[in-house]
Amino acid sequence: MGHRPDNDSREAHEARISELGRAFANALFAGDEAAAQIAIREAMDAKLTTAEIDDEVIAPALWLVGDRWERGEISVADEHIATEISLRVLALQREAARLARARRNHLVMLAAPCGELHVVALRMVHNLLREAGYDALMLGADVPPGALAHAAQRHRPDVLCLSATMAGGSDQVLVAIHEVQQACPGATYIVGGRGLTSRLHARAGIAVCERVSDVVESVDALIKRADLN
Ligand code: B12
Repeated sequence: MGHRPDNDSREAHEARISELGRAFANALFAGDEAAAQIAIREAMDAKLTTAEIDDEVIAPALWLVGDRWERGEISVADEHIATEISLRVLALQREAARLARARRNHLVMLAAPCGELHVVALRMVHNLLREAGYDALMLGADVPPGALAHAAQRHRPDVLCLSATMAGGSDQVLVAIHEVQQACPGATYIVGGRGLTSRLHARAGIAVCERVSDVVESVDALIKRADLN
């Protein structure tokens, strides 16, 4: 009899936790803080909760450290290094939680400009931003510049993401940006899509992304720069 998919995904999740636990423990024994941080960042990326990381990755690794110290296999200094690395990793967890909370106070609006019906990439961007903690408002396909400006005036986004796939998309994006700039001067922009040409290049307040996976970092950077101004 085969496994139920639920069991399979639970087993895969547990296997991933064990793997990360081993990587973290090895990093502690090697006194390698960078490797320990990578294991914890990977655990966060794998959507382990803080409680799971604490109980199933960090604590068991420290128990192992204690066992080996008791058996005289590692020194007191090794134990202190392992503890110090673990404490720094807890700070990393706090910082990630703080960043997600800070992102909640910022709105990103998403739209495909006039005539543009391709929105798969934009939906991916929407998911990624929400997952990272941003408040994100999707307007969808084929949004005329006037309607976009009106929505921007109403919702006051920090960042507007626009996507252009069709040839001539750069012009539509530039028109959309121009309209929104009048209605919502504080907004910044992220543009992407294969319809973009060199007419639309990155400049102050406008970032160009080739891949959806770059979007969270780009939004972080635009918001940070706006906060500094
Ligand atoms: C699905 C699809 C459709 C669907 C769209 C459904 C929907 N709800 O989105 C439908 C059926 C509606 C459609 C319609 C048409 N389509 Co169409 N379509 C496609 C197809 C097969 C896939 C597009 C897609 O979703 N790709 C997957 C996404 C994830 O990738 P991506 O868009 O390339 O985005 C990547 C980057 O550019 C970037 N990115 C893109 N946008 C953004 C935005 C931000 C903020 C960021 C950070 C990143 C980012 O991230 C992604 C990778 O990480 C492509 C084939 C192709 N080669 O792309 C044709 C294609 C895009 N379509 C094409 C055409 C011609 C049409 C039609 C004119 C067909 C017709 N005669 O009716 C119409 C008109 C569309 C219009 N006016 O917009 C052409 C476009 C040619 C061109 N550049 O001019 C393509 C290339 C097909 C082809 N080989 O001819 N289409």
